[in-house]
Amino acid sequence: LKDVEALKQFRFERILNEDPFAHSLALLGSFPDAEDPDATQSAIIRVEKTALPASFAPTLLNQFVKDVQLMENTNIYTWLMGWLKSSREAPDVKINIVYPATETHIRKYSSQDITMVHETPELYQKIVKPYIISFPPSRTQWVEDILSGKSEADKILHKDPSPEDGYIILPDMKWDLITVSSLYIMAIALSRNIRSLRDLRKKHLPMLRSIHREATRIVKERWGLGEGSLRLFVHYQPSYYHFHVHIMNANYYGLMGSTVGQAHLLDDIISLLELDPDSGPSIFERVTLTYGLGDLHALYEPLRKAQVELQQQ
Ligand code: M7G
Repeated sequence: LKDVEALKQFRFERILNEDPFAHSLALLGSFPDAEDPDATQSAIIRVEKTALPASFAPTLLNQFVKDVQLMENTNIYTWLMGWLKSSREAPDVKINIVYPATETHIRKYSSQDITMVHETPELYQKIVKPYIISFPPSRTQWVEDILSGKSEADKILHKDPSPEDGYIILPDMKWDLITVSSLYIMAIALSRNIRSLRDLRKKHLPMLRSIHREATRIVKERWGLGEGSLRLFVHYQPSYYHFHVHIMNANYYGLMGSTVGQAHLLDDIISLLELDPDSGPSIFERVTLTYGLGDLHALYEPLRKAQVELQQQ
């Protein structure tokens, strides 16, 4: 699916999500199988209009605006619709494809109603942990491919190779790699033993502090971003249960992922672990975690049901 001819084979089925704030559409459809034209596999295509690059500012109006149409003109105010010239340096859209897409992907990309749920340690053990363990390893094959150097090797920004505390920092696939104001990179732990926030222990502090330090260094060296310019956070629930940290420009609010009820600041996690006693169950084994869950999420029904049962007791 690397060129426009391949993309044209997409057979549209329905819209999964329409987001006017992110200027994006998520589409469900399929591509015909090259060997067997009757067989198709689901595909998700997310198309997002890119941000206007700040580097275009000086010449935006005299070079890049191709045409305009007046909408209104009152007193000192005017508004128009405009069309830009196409330019190699500034693509119009970023296209993300998941193919073949599983049922979990389709649910993830679909618009859904969010309900806040309270996950007690007991509910974690009874419902969430078995759910995490039930995922086939293929779900995080993309992570394995990055860790083994099979994919995105040329994009690695930093690697700490220690098997226990090591990690890789590289750009998140959501980032366009250009717009510093929406900078989005990620750190992925080498260890496969940390499935989520719930598995973090005091012994992970050196890795967590190192991720913070190195991410700060990298964005300063590469993109000139100063101390405090990053929002580092961990999702609970994440989509992928292999530990990773989201690293985003602190001034970027555009994406859903940094919302309260999903994102936990790395600094807060570090501070909580520092307060943890040296023995006994860790803070993340004892805490009740509250988060927003979409009504299509596989955990939604079991968690809601368990909560109703708890309230009735
Ligand atoms: P998450 O918190 O598990 O789920 O984060 P979310 O997608 O609901 O936020 C996983 C992060 O990994 C997301 O920010 C994705 O954009 C990013 N990501 C996912 N995949 C499949 C890839 C990939 O193949 N390469 C890179 N570089 N990033 C990815």
